[in-house]
Amino acid sequence: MTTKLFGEPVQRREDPRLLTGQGRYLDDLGSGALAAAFVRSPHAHARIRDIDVSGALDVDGLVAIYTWEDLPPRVAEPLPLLIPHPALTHGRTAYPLARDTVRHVGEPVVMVVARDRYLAEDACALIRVDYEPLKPVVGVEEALVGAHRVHEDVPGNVGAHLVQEVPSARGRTAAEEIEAAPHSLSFRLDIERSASMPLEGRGVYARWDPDDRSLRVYSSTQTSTSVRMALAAKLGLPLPSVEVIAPDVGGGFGVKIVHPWPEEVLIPWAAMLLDREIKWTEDRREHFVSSAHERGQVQHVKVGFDDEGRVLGLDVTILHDHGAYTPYGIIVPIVTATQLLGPYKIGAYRVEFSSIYTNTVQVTPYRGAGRPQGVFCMERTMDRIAAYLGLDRTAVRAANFIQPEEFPYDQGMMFQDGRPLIYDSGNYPESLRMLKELIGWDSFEERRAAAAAEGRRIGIGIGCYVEGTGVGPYEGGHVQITSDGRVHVSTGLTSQGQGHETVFAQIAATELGVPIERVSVVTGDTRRFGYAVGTFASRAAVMSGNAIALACRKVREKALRIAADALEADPADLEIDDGIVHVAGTPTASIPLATVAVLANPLRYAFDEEARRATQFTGTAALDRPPVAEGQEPGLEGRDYYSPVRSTFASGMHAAIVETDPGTAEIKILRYAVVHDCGKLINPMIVEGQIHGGVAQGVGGALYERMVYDSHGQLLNASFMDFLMPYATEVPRIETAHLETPSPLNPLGIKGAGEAGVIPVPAVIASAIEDAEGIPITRMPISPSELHELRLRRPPG
Ligand code: MCN
Repeated sequence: MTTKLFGEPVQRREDPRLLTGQGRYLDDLGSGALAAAFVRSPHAHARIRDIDVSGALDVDGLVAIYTWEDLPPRVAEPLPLLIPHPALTHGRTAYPLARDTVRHVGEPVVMVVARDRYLAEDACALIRVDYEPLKPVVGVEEALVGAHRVHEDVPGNVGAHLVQEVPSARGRTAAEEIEAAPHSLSFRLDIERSASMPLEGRGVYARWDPDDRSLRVYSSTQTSTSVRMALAAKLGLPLPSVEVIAPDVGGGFGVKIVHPWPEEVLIPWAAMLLDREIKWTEDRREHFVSSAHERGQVQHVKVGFDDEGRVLGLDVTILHDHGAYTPYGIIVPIVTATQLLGPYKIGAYRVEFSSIYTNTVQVTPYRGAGRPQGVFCMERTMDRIAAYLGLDRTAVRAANFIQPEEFPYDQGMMFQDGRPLIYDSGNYPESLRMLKELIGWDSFEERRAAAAAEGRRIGIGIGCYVEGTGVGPYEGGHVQITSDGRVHVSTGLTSQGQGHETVFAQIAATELGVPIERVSVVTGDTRRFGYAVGTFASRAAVMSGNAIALACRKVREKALRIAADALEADPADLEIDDGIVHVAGTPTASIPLATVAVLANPLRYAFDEEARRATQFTGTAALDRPPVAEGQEPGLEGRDYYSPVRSTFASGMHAAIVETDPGTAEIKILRYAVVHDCGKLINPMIVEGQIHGGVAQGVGGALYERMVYDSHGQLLNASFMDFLMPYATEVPRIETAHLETPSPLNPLGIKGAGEAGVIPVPAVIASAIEDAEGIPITRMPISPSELHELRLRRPPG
């Protein structure tokens, strides 16, 4: 039996549980708990004059009603602004319950606790809030005019303004390079708002133990350790008195990393106060209007280029719609601005963005986190250049690629933390070669002609991207081998469907030489591992993967030392295979890891007859025998942390063939191909699954999903009846090829993969539609009716 499982397409061990309804999600817990519900603002912008709860007081089963005034000082203050930045001169976060003003429809105003959710909702309906409506600000361009303010003290509604400029090698600015370039173009791009939409919404269930003054909180979160730290601080509890557990989580896609959410603080606080178990699970409308959105940007692009399409100067101005609050600072527009350049080496670059408040749901990272917008900008630019020069679109990209021998490559940009953005590795020309072959780029014109002969209109598109993955500061792993030979792995970050139970087991099985069936993995439970950052930014594989590998290496070293002692051999001569330590080349001179675990802990002899037999220990005084060398801790276990010097850059290229109906303008994706490089693959099947899921979300972003606000700040499509998501029928078969350029930055040579699929899709589909139609596509998403309108506006001839 092989134990080298790293790199193998091992089937996901969590799937039988999750696919047969055995998963335990937040709402499966706490069946006897009280229920919470919230009165939320129906206005996009209003002052609260008065709240009258008297009508709700007679509701049978009502337990408590809380407004902002009822909250103790630390709970009442605005939620933390997690990632400050010097450019964020006017950062604002919400109060957990609105204090005196509401700034978007859906903002929580009153919390009700009752015997069950029905009664809590009944009570909510009987509470009267007297609002004085204020003029709402909707849309970034309207907001910039500044006639009305989202926050009274933020002039022009600009929360942040940042400019970064990288001069060309000859010392010219982007404006100078564009001015001097043989050719130049300028255009505008519009990217609409969308949102993560996990199948399971947010949810919290809390219980307080008054005897030992401890709090246990279950949360459908991507970051249980952060929720724990926030609760300890807000509720004035010592950290060890707070446990936060993420049960099975039905998707997160970024929205569940905002910590803490108002509900995540209020439910535990009320549970403590009332000494009762309380639960809240978000409904779909709440998710639409009270969680977070992303994407929305307007971009103005100027580019100067030479006859081969090499970009000499690029100037991008971004208006970023931040909604009502900035709990994550300006991380999203910074990612757009800094990673927009993709795999390209360009002359001079200037990017400027304004982060603008509007009376809409706050903006926080959603899978891809600012990159789909940046890629849309860069790839639309590449296509524009190719069209202008009459060149093949892949040739223009190739002319601009950073070459394999140029790594590490410094783009000259500063990331959020002020550190330079340096690409560690990749091979972009090879990715392009593979992609062209996979999609049949060079023979496409024949295919187009054949389709045209049947009266059909088809086009081919391409999009390239890079993604900084595996961001720090740290993640840890703990590994323990017990006397039954089982391996227990824990790490603090959480899982929302990425397959961590499988990949972390693969890493441990490979590092320790044990069958994977003997490895169990726990994530997202602060009782098992207390220090962690969380699952987002495609970081789990790089961060926890490497931490677990390092912890395994510690345990392995200790196991070999103990085994060497028992076998009277040199540790350097030992190997572990199938859970058995043996002298290399002499399989009979061996000792099972289970036995090594017993030897590592002498007390096992005193309590465990089986352990005595296993080790053939004949002594009587278990307590007086030193089992391991002086200075060694008992137990066959180890803990280690991984902390990277900087992010590692994954990359990829996608291509699609689409068909547009000449009559109805319906858009169909006929083929979709992906070449992806996430360094060494731990599990190619899981990476493909991640890419497929990402592409499906990207198809939504390219063709269907958008948040439609009216001029009053009302979200018009806050349900799955009106917010279009692709079904399986709209998602094409996805052909995938992997290129592995190992990351030199971490021991396992891996880069992240979790967001990769989604990032370039809107750019790719736009490229293909533009190719089919011969009309510039400047919007994401684009619907058949919009395409039809573009056709009508096309100049004749
Ligand atoms: N992997 C691998 N080899 C690599 C890189 C990754 O086998 N070289 C595997 C990993 O071990 C992991 C998966 O691919 O099982 C994704 O790994 P990684 O890129 O580290 O991403 P994370 O695990 O940190 O997941 C976060 C990422 C993000 S940011 C979003 S958003 C997202 C996503 O993952 N949300 C998801 N994928 C999701 N998938 C599901 N089902 N649900 C979500 O909410």
